[in-house]
Amino acid sequence: MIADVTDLTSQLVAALKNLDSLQSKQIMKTIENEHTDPYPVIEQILIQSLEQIGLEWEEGTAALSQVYMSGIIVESLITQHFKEARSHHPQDKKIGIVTLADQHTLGKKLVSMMLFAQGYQISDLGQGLTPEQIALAVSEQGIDILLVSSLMLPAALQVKKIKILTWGFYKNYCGWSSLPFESTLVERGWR
Ligand code: B12
Repeated sequence: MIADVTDLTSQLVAALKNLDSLQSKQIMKTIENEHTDPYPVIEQILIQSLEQIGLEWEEGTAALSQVYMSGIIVESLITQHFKEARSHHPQDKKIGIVTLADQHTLGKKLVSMMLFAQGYQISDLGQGLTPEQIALAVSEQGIDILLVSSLMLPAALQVKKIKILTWGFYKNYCGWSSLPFESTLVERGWR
């Protein structure tokens, strides 16, 4: 019988909170064995687990160290499970990814690895960069498509500045924020 996503999420939350990387790996293996296309399931379970632990931290039932260590374990899970490209996508555009004024790197890592698994080559421009540093990297590295990741509001609001700084020579952005007030960001210039 295929294990239920909610069930697997609870198991992963428990393993992460116990800092049990072996059990976390085992859960990923179960998903890989049971699903022909495991990536969407892995993505869903990793995100839900981290959000759950984040919520427990807000409620005072998890420690910040558990949130932090969960991030470290999840980063290594992502690297291990998305390490092989299934195919090589013919690519004439250079794609770059960056976190804008933000050290939340797991979304960037997951997006990069998923694109890589689909055969795309992605240049990682770095983390916590300012709009000025991003504009410079875009022009120096000849990036055609820029993927911007940002989870914090003050950071997300700076995306408009990247557009202004690169105006005229650069037009392809794909920004993302999983902020709850995302709709107001659109009004404020995000995307
Ligand atoms: C794990 C975590 C951390 C870890 C980060 C570890 C790491 N290496 O990334 C640690 C403990 C270090 C951390 C630190 C902090 N955090 Co924190 N953290 C989280 C938490 C619990 C989970 C975020 C996460 O990694 N999710 C899993 C990843 C895989 O999901 P994701 O990033 O959303 O990415 C997915 C999508 O969004 C999308 N995506 C993401 N990027 C992109 C880009 C493109 C182009 C596309 C197409 C898609 C896409 O695809 C991804 C895969 O599906 C959230 C809570 C939450 N509900 O999100 C808080 C949260 C993001 N953190 C928060 C805060 C405030 C902080 C700190 C300031 C805490 C502090 N007081 O020190 C610091 C700041 C760090 C910094 N300077 O940037 C707040 C942000 C509030 C806000 N919105 O302004 C949140 C929302 C918690 C909260 N409710 O208060 N954090």
